[in-house]
Amino acid sequence: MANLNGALIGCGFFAVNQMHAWRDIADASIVAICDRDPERLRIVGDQFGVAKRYTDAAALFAAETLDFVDIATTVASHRPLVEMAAAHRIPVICQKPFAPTLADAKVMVAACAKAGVPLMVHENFRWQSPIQGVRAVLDSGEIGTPFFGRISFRSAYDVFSGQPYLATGKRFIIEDLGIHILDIARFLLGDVSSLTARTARVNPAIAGEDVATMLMDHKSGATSVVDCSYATRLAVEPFPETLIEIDGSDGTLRLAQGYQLTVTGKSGTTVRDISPPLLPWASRPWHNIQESVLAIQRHWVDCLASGKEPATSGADNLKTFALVEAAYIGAASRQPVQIDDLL
Ligand code: NAD
Ligand code: 89Y
Repeated sequence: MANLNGALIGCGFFAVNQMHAWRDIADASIVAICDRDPERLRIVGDQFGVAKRYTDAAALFAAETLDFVDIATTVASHRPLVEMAAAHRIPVICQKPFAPTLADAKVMVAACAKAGVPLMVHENFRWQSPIQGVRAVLDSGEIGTPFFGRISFRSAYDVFSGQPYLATGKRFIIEDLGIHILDIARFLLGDVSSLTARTARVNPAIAGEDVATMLMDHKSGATSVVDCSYATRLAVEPFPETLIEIDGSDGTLRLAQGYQLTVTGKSGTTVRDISPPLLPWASRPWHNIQESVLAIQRHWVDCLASGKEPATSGADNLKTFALVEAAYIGAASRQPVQIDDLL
C-alpha cells in the first residue's frame, strides 16, 4: 500500500496518543501539524520530529498536499475544520464529540458527502480489545439473542487535571464520556428507538452533570441501561473500564472490573482475562484507551485503501450523537425521547 501523508490539527492532551499511534502504522505518516498555540506546536513537533508546523489551519490546507487530516481539537472548532477539509476535498478524521449540536453534526456529514470525502469520527471506545471481545462472544451465538444489557462506567478519577475544560462546560459527562458508552451500547445491541434519561451534578466544583442514567429500547427488542458517573468512589478505581452485562436467550456474559469476562452459554461457563495489551508508549490506566486509538487509526488506513466506509463514519456517528442529544432533552423534560424524531 502507498504511504498516506496526513496532517494533525490540534496538538493538545489527547493528540499525543494519536501521534504515537500514527508512528506505529507503517502505511501512514503525519507530515505536518497545526495548533494555534505555538507552545503545543513546539512540544509535539519536537517530540515526534515533525518539521512542517502551522498555527493556522487555512495555511496548512493551502500549503500541503495531503491524503487525510486528523482533527484532534476540542469541539468548538470541529465544524469549521471539517468544512475546511471538505472544501479542500481531503478525507477527514474528527475527534468526538463530533459537534456542539446534532444540527451542526448533520451539516458536517452533508458537507463531506457532497464533496465526496470519507469522514470518520474518532469514536474509539468500541475499538478497545475487551469491547471487541464482547462483540465476538455475541457473534459466536453462545448466549443466543440478547434481550438485556447494562453498559456501565462509574469512576471518581480526576479527569479535570488533564482536561480542565471538562469542568467548565454546561454539558459534561454525557457529551464527553457517555457518548462513548452510548456508542458501545449501539455497537453491541443495535440502533435505539427511544431513550429515557436522568442526570445529576454531585461535584459542586464543575458546571455540568457528572452522573447520567439512561434506559434505552433497541430496535432489536433488547432493553439496555447505560449508566455513567464521575462521582463514584470505589475501593479500587476502575477508570477507564467499561463494565458490561448482557443477558441472552441462551446465556449471559459479564465483563467485570479487571477485564474478567465470564460467559455462561450453550457450552457451559468460561472465565477469561481479556486485559488490553500495554503498548510500548502507553501508560496505565490509559492503556485501554491508547490501544483503541491505534486500532481505530489502523481501521481508517484500511478503509482509505479499500474504499470501505469506516465503522464510525460521520453518518454512523449521527445515530450515536442523537442519543446524546436525546439524553439532554429527556433529562430536562423527564420524558422518553423518540430517536428517529431527531434524525
Ligand atoms: P486540549 O485542549 O488539550 O487540546 C486541543 C488543542 O487544539 C489545543 O492545543 C488547542 O490550542 C488546539 N486548537 C483548538 N482549536 C484550534 C484551531 N482552530 N486550530 C488549531 N488548533 C486548535 O484538548 P484534548 O483534551 O486534547 O481534547 C481534544 C479532543 O479530544 C476533544 O474533543 C476531546 O473530547 C477528545 N478526547 C478524546 C478522547 C478519546 O478517547 N477519544 C480522550 C480524551 C479527549
Ligand atoms: O474525554 C474523555 C474521553 O473521551 O475518554 C475519557 C476522557 O478523557 C475523560 O472523560
